[in-house]
Amino acid sequence: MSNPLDDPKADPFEIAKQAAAVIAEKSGVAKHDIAMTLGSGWAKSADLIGETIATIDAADVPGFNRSEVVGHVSTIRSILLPSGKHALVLGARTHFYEGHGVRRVVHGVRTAAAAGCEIMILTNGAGGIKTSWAPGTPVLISDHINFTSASPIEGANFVDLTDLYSLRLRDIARSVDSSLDEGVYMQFRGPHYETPAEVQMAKAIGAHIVGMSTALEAIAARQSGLEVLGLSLSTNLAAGISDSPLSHKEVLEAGKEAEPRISALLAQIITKL
Ligand code: 8IG
Repeated sequence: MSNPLDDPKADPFEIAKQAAAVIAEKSGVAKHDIAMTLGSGWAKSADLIGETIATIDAADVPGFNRSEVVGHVSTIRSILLPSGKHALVLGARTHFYEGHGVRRVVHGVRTAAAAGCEIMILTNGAGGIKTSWAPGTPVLISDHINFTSASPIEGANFVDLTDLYSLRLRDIARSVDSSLDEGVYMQFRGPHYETPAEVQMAKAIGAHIVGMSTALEAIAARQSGLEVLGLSLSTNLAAGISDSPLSHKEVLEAGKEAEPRISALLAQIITKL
């Protein structure tokens, strides 16, 4: 499937503008306020937060493609929140491990910014390093380690990442559920899970959650001036932290099991934004 972002001469911010224009036209909503990317386990929250104004096929929006990953959806939804704000739900995330380059990975975030959003909620399913996190535990992301050796930023653009994961938004999340723990998210390239030795390295350098998505998106969000809230669902203990081997099927099942609970949590957080 051809994608305009694959042309190295294309300007990814221009394509994000075009995508935002298509979303505005198809939804009839000129400006959106809050965007969210819903990873494994989080998708149901889209049904809980408000009234769906439009469901747009990702393939109809410049720069987006249908997801290649089982368990991931491929629509962009415009939702009217009870507050009167407009939320954009990006169901068509491209992962770095798909090998289409970083521009495709962060296109949703750039489109959200071009659509007028000020807040970007990034969610994911991930592996937990803290043994106290039973499978299905939601965790706030407090910071990240980008272990992909890639960056969404092109050129000599020295973007500050201090406070990347907004303390203000984390505090709002904790006001909904004071038991929410937080941790440092480490993004690996994937799609293989880590070896136990890699998980021990991650732990030694300060990570608590290992995943394959959010760090690159968060960097692009900051570059575009978005305030970031990051939430991981620890669907499994990371490799070697528990004795059992990891399977994508079991990870999806753990996500499904936790979905009603964490989706309701996210919906409650969103009403406070
Ligand atoms: I769900 O254990 C999920 N995604 N890197 N490691 C990494 N990504 C994940 C994991 C995990 N579980």
